[in-house]
Amino acid sequence: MAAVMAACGTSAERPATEAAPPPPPRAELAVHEAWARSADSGAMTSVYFTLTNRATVSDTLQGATSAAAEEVGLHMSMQHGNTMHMASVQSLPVPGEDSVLFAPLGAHVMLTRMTRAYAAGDTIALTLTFASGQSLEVRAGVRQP
Ligand SMILES: [Cu+2]
Repeated sequence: MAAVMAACGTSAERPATEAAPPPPPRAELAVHEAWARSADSGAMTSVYFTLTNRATVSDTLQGATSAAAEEVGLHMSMQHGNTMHMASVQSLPVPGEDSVLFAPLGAHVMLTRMTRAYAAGDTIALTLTFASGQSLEVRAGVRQP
């Protein structure tokens, strides 16, 4: 690096101690209490957890990937009268200094067409991906429904 700077003649104007600019602030993301219902091979299941952002900057959950299912997506459940509906959502905001709850009757990661059976005591691994480019590994403990 010093040789390059000397060669282009700018070393005199650049103090040797000059550091790279600080990285922009990033959301500090963590997942707690991840769990999923047991599922047969080829069936579907949902993954639930609490997603916490300890930084003041917000981020946006944009998707999830997992080898446990052929299709993985973000879903939201909602009730219309006595009927529950699920809809796919493209993204979910994760505000700064806040938590987003993924729980039955609400947001969840939907796993469709499981690649094998998952029973109580197993772990389902998935990766959450965010607009900032960060990703988060999640290990969900499987429970009986
Ligand atoms: Cu769903």
